[in-house]
Amino acid sequence: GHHSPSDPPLPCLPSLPLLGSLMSLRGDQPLHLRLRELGTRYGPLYALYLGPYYTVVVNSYQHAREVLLVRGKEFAGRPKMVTTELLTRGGKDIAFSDYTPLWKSHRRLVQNSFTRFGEGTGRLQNIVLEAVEVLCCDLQASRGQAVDPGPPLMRAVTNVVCSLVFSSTYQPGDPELTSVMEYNEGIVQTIVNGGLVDIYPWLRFFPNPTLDRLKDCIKVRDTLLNKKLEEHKVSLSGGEPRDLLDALLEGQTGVKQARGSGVKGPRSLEVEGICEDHVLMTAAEAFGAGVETTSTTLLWLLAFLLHHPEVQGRVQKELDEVVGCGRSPTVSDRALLPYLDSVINEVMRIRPVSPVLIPHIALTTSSIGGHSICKGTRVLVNLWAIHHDPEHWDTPEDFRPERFLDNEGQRVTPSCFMPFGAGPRVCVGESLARLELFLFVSGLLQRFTFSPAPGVSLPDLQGRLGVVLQPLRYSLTVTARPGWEGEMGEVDKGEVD
Ligand code: HEM
Ligand code: PLO
Repeated sequence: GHHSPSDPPLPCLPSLPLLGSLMSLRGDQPLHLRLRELGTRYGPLYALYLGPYYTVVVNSYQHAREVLLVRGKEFAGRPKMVTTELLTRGGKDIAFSDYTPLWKSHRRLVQNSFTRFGEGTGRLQNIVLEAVEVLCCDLQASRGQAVDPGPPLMRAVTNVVCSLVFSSTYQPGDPELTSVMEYNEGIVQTIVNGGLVDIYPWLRFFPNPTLDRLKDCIKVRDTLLNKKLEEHKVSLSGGEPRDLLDALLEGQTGVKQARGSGVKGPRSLEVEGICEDHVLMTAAEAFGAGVETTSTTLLWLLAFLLHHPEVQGRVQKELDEVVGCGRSPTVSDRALLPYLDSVINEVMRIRPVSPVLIPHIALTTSSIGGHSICKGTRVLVNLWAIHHDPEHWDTPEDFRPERFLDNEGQRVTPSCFMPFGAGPRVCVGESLARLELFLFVSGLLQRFTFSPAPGVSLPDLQGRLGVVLQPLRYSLTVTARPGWEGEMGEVDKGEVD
């Protein structure tokens, strides 16, 4: 950074004490669109006050690269927010915890646990293929009637995460599954990304029904998690971990010391290490992140396919040529399915589930675009603006998967495409998510054609910004493709281990 005190100050939106720049943010537009529009008036890099907090908004790839990659460590902090502090027991998770040495080793443990039995082993693939199978039966049961794909997709991805995290699988209608889906929905509705409670910390001192509901959902979540944890502690054998919870329990550092001495040690022993709270919060987070992001991406994908039947047809043609209909697609087919990958990428470009990422915070005095940035400044990276920037994408508003392919039909990935973020805070679930998306999309499109429900308008493509950017509810009809009209469930999955 070659910045000097004579830097031109960043343009800053007008603001009032306590309310911050609320006047400029008011309106019906979701935050990511409003922040981009303000960029046309204030320039690509500007500041505003979110409540009392000075916040810099980054709308261009060049500046995002500085924040996430070039000076990634300097901007790797996270602000404390009222809702996420409650959700994570004061930052004992990965996503909302500040950048500390403990966080680093915790994040490394989580990444290792993911690799140990997700990627690399066939286990994760089998879990996902099983869920795809059940989902297909669910959809088949609609028998050509209009269905809302949301609930069956949500059940399917919840089942994947439950197997992965606790080795539980549920039949439809299982009360535990229902309670998981309910508390999750409650948390999603009450942790609005950049919601009022997080912007105005003093709001927590007033009666606040949203915060009360969040607390209730957290209670339900904690009861379930504690039950799973106790079961796992009893059955943990010290051999290969069966699931993420096993792997995390083995990786704990905070309690191990105490265990070695034969008695449960004083709390002070656990303070510096990864303790039971970290294990619980990580399991909860893998769970929440795994469910919300994947189901939302799949819902966007189906919505875009309804608008673009020619794209759906081309994916199916590719699948027919590469996989046929005698077996389910597996990861080993992926290399030969570039068009399918380009469709998934285009969905994540045009509707990123996390359009302003999670807020970052400057850990030291640093700089962006030659402007110096003080320690403690919050930074919002507007991924939406980057993914829709006409400087980097032609006709960015159009859904065109071919932009991710070259003339020979081989994959190309522009560096300004970053649906998972980048740098020290990049998504830890990226490869898990990519595997899941691939298996779900290929499995569904091999067997079914999705079309608009007759007499119902096409899905709205604007979406609503909550904790993630979600499409509004819609319905569609599911038709089995030739060769798949019979009963499901008798497919030869082949050997995948
Ligand atoms: C963080 C995207 C799936 C776990 C993030 C971030 C993004 C993202 C944009 C924030 C990066 C930043 O703040 O700079 C996605 C997308 C997904 C997906 C698009 C799927 C389509 C998953 C899954 C998991 C997961 C399946 C776990 C099972 C996390 C965690 C973080 C994170 C723990 C926090 C990382 C940190 O703060 O260090 N993800 N994610 N994500 N994601 Fe994902
Ligand atoms: C979703 C609701 C869950 O009950 C709790 C939860 C945990 C992790 C969050 C996730 C929610 C929403 C999506 C988030 C994820 C961490 C990373 C991911 C914010 C709140 C993204 C897309 O950034």
